[in-house]
Amino acid sequence: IVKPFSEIPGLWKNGVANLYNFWKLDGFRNLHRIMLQNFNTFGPIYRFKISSDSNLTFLFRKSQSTREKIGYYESINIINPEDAAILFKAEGHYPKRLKVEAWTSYRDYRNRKYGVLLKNGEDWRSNRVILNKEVISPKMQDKFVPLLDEVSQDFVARVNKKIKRSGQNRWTTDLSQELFKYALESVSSVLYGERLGLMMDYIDPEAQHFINCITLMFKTTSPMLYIPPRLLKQVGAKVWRDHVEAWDGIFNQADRCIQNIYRRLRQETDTPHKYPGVLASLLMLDKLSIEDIKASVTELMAGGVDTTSITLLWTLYELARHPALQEELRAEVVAARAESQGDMLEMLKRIPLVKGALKETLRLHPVAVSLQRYIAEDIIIQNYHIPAGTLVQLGLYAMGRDPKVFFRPEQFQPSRWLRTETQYFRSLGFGFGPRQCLGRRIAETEMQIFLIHMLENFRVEKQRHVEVQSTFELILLPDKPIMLTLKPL
Ligand code: HEM
Ligand code: 2DC
Repeated sequence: IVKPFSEIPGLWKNGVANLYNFWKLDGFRNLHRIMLQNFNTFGPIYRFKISSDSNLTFLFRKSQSTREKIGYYESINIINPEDAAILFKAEGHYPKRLKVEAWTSYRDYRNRKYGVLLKNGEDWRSNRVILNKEVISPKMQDKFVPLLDEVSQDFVARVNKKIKRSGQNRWTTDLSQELFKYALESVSSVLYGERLGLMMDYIDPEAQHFINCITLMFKTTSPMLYIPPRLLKQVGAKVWRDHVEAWDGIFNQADRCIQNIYRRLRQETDTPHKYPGVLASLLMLDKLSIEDIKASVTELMAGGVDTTSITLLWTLYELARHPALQEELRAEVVAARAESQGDMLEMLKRIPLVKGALKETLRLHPVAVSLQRYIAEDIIIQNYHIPAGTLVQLGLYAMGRDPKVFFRPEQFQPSRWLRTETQYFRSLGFGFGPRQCLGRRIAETEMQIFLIHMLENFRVEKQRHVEVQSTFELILLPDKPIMLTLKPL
């Protein structure tokens, strides 16, 4: 017999107490661990709500008069792959994620259009269909490979230079800043068909500013998941002002890049011989308005930096912790190189273990703590009835570490992904279905090519025994710097 929605266990009766507890546990930075703990307490399904209309007035006396209904963010949380399958089957024709109000508020405030990330309904679908062809179709992936290969080769040259300069035949460093530059250079070369020059010693300060703005944008978003941005705006809170400044920096830099290409395209008369990049292709295709193109290209540029770079940093960290595994991956890459005579497209088909390593990284260190959908129809999960319209979240971080889902989850084991039973609704780092990550193919190709070149050229070692954990700043990040040593082979 199916149990009613109201009987789902969890923390939802007292929004005020939950917010207070959340605060006490430094919940803004610990969301992933709090979700894990809730699954341990309540089981594979729970209902969670951390604020209500009344509780925020004690934090914002000034806006007490407004007394608006806030009813902030209540969700049903699930953890099992089988339940994830039910969730995604009910996502409907226009899949909708949790609305990140900080991001929509900024666009409303500055009168900017939403891109594919923030659009919903038919507007989202019509834009997404066109973007899919230019960004995520397998045909396009082939065009990205030479561009991304070139950036990776420049990265290797840069590391070699650093090693030489050190005079110690090695380079020990926190690679995150280098990886941010690598990721921005990669995504820009695909979007604009040209290089920014970030693999050089002196880089454009505007590009560095763009990188800093993205980090600040993510960091300032997370508190605004729980405190409505319009309240923060009303009281002139610093977090809102910083958030606006961060997006302003992001949009200004993207506007400059887009203007460049746009101007060039209007001057050129004949069609280009080489692949001109995503932006120029979209402009020539002439199916989306310029404003829609600008909005989505800006989101792609901003979405393409911290995500892939942090995932690569975690992968290098895991390879440094597992030297024997690193050698195994290196052997695979060397053999793939020989078999494909250096043809990168062919090589990418011969590196299952490297691909497994990236899946393994996203299992243990996902970029997104959760996937969410407002379900389009009633469903039954764990024998509870859940009505259409409910926000259902799949705890991606929790699932990746659940021993009922993954055998010995604490072990970094790329080979587990070579078995088919590991795959069913378990490899969800990029989301699922028509609303999955639009940058997925770019990200995967970029990360695979990076690892190929790094494994071919350097041994990665870890300095001391330091356990690094995740911290939540909208995306999950390492909670301390990861120091790695790169040695030439
Ligand atoms: C959406 C993960 C890299 C652009 C998403 C989603 C996830 C995700 C989980 C939500 C999917 C869903 O709700 O089903 C990742 C990971 C990355 C990565 C793990 C790298 C390791 C990138 C890159 C770009 C990008 C490189 C841009 C080039 C986007 C965009 C969306 C999105 C535009 C929104 C798509 C839509 O709403 O239609 N990503 N991402 N991401 N990502 Fe990524
Ligand atoms: C954060 O509770 C935790 O790919 C919230 O490239 C629920 C939530 C909603 C949307 C998720 C977000 C979480 C994490 C970061 C994601 C985002 C959707 C897209 C975004 C997963 C899980 C990301 C990083 C995009 C960012 C693009 C950009 C222009 C900012």
